[in-house]
Amino acid sequence: MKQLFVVLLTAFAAVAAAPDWQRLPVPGYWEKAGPEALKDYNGFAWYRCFVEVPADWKGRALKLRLDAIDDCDETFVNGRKIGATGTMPPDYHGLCSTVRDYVVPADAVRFGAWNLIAVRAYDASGWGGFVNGGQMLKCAKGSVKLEGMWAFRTGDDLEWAQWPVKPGSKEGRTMAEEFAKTFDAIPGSEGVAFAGEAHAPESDLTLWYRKPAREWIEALPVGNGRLGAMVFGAVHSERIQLNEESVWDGYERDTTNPKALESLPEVRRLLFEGNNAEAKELAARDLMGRPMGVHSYQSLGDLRLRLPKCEEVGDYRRDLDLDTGVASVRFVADGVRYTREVFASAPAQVVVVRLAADQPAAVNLELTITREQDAACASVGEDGLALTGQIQRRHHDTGEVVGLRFEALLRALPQGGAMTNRDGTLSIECADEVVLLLAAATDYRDRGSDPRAACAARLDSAAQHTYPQLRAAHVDDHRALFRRVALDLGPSLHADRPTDERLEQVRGGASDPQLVELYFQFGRYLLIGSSRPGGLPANLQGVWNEHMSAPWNSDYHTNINLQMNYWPAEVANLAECHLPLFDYMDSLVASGERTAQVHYGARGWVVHHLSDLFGFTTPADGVWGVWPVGAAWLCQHPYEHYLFSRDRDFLATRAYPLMKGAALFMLDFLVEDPQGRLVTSPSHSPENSFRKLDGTTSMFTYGATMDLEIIHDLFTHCIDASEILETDAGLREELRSTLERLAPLQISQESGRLQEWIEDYEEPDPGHRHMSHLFGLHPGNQITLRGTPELAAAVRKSLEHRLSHGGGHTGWSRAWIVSFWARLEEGEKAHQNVQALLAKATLPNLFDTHPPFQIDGNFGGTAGIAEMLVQSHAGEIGLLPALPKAWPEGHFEGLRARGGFEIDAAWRHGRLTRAAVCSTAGGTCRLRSPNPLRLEREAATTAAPGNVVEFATQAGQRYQLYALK
Ligand code: FUC
Repeated sequence: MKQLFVVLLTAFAAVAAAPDWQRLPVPGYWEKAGPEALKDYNGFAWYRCFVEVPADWKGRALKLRLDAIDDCDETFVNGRKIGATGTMPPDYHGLCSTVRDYVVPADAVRFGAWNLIAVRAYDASGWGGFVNGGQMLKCAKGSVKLEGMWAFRTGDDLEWAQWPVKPGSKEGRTMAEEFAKTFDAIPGSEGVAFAGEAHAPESDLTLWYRKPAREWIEALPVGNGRLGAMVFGAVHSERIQLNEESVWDGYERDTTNPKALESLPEVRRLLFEGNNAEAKELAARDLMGRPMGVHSYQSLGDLRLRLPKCEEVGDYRRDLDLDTGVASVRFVADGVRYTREVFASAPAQVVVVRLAADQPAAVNLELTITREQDAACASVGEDGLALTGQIQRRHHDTGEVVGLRFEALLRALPQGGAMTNRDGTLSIECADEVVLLLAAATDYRDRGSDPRAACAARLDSAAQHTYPQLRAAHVDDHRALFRRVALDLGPSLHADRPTDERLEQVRGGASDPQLVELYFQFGRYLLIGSSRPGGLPANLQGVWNEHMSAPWNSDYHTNINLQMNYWPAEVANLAECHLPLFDYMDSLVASGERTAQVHYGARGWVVHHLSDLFGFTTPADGVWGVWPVGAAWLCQHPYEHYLFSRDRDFLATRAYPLMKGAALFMLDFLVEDPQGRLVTSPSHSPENSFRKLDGTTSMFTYGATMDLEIIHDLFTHCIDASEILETDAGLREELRSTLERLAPLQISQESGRLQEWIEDYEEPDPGHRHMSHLFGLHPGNQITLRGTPELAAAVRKSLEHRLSHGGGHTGWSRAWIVSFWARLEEGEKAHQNVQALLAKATLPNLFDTHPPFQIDGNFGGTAGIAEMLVQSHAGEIGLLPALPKAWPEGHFEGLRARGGFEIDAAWRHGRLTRAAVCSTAGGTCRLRSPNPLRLEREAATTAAPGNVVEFATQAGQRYQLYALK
């Protein structure tokens, strides 16, 4: 009844509002952009525009990007419906912030001619129409921008999807051409003209742009480990997309499959006998988790600001200063200089937004918080807004809603002016300045609790402080981590250009060492922003995700991605940021033990290739998810944390218990193959397939090389740890004797490459993105250039083979290659891949793209760049092991090395000139440098000069080394 009422009412309003076609800007809400009559209009409205599609796009399907439409739409091209998002009345369900990315089939397009795009939109309440900019029609050949003055009318008639006259006729052409004359009346987005050129920011460590972000992948991230925000910087309609780390769909449940253990021996038998297909069938039936997957990490919502309209802005700049962790927007409009600052404070646990102007009473805005589903925004008191919701996930048995409750609570603190607050929209007029504080929480850690209380407490305490105090506390806290590492890779020609232009130049083949520095530090910035002690680890997108159902659920993938996220943590001097990973591993142990028992009859704990916030540890996705070495690989991390810090207590209480549990699982899981070697079974080389002699292909096998390398890594670490801790002598012996019986790494007699599988299979996809069998080179250290030269040579061949077949096509894959070449001490090759990472796998906001956005490549890239400058995996510290010609001079400070050392180094003309070692734990330091060094200790030279210098250190002492002439 209510719905009918809405429809009738809006139908009436349609007649009253605007009966005929008029021009309205896209993007823009019709209430704001249109005449007075549209100010309160709710109901159906149509947008249309004509667009000429180039003839040489012929035969291609096109992508039509409309970005978000408030509330729902159906979209037509030349009368053919090509997409719809949300549903229309009477079964109305709006989706106001979902990006509309529609595919236009080639046979709906008129190539080399005019096309009519018609959007039937419906809005039930609030603002209606196009939310953000970025409208375009595109294909691999190019793109046509669709921002501009579209034809618009209220009401509803499906005839409006059609050409009013024959499209191919003279009349049709004239109609479209007439339309086009005024279509482009709006330069840039939002109908704003951009004049003047803003100066480059003072700090080199700044990402900056001269236009607002039109898409999420152009927006700039801030984060405090727990909260994330993406700042778009639009002039009229700022969108600050919000995240809270625990807004995950799903709930805790036992996903083990009681049939698994019974079928395991048969699966193994079939694999040993070479019946891979049958084994796969049985595994698909009995070995998978139930259900075999997780749900998505979700966006919390969007803070939407409506700001005064203006036609032209001058000196526009938006930027992100990595050194302060503050995102800013500044421009001049109608003689007033406006500034916005946004940061996510870790000390105050709030996102802070400040809007200011250089003239009094000039700040006007309307704000609300939106979310696509499961939530509503309400006004709270005079100065607050609350987005309150619960993920509508139902329990599989009881049917009860068991999804997490969440809350985003905002408080506005204007100086001067007037404030009104009604129905979830807060308006502020004529303020001198406005500060917004936003807290967010879920009931993840305290199920059933009210997250509003936690938010209110944080707001109350943050509101005790002035803006300058909040900002200063945030900057101090951020810098305490960020400033630990300095990197200078030499000057760049393009240093004063906006970041997107520099990226373009690199795409064109330019070298820009300073952009590499920025990228390196951005990776550190992102880790600080998405992984802080006490919180959750960085997921596939760190903490930044705009989707309800994200790519790969934005989950924790453990067959490369989660580990790669933490590769820079130790070397790039952010060891605290590593801690959330260990807490998270602890949280998986109970479920991992259950899975170990139920699926494998084994002791210890196991994790397969992905997980979530609710303890998922069983095989997921498909049979390739039967990959029981996730926990074993993860255990490399707490041990590395020990190696870098020499924190014996951490080793005893945190690292070793995790490692031992993973090792116990492996001891029970390993079986003898028909040749008497100990192998994993079942097994996969992540997501890659092989061809057998009979011509069939499979992924499912036993004893994949990566498993053997991971087990080698884990067992050797456990042996070392148990010696250091003087514990578990019996287990140590068992691990040693098991290692001796483990199937060895094999070099193909035919190709000289390191075999990826236990047999020398042919690879149907030789350029596969995973290079799992090279784990022993990196991140493992079973294979080293000087220690195992034959294996290193075989790895090099494998790497070259992968690359010559197009390997490295995802962001993370490219980043990993940088580290492989660095460990092979091939500076030029490592650098080529750094360049390719920037050119091919980096979005305008410097986020890594798989595609789509996935943060692992950022972290892997940062780790790879560090690996080119300092290494410490082979029992010595290697200085500048892979320095490329493109960085002839530079220096770094504060990179860390295993053994408890902090390293500084400087070089000129490609030669190391000086270095310093700060010992944090004492012990012997062995240093290898590209040219001979001399050690100076308290002004006395003591060590023999050479490329390898070894000296005893004392904790807290600093040791200087200089190049010998
Ligand atoms: C692994 C990779 C994919 C992707 C996914 C999140 O499974 O194979 O490329 O990165 O994780």
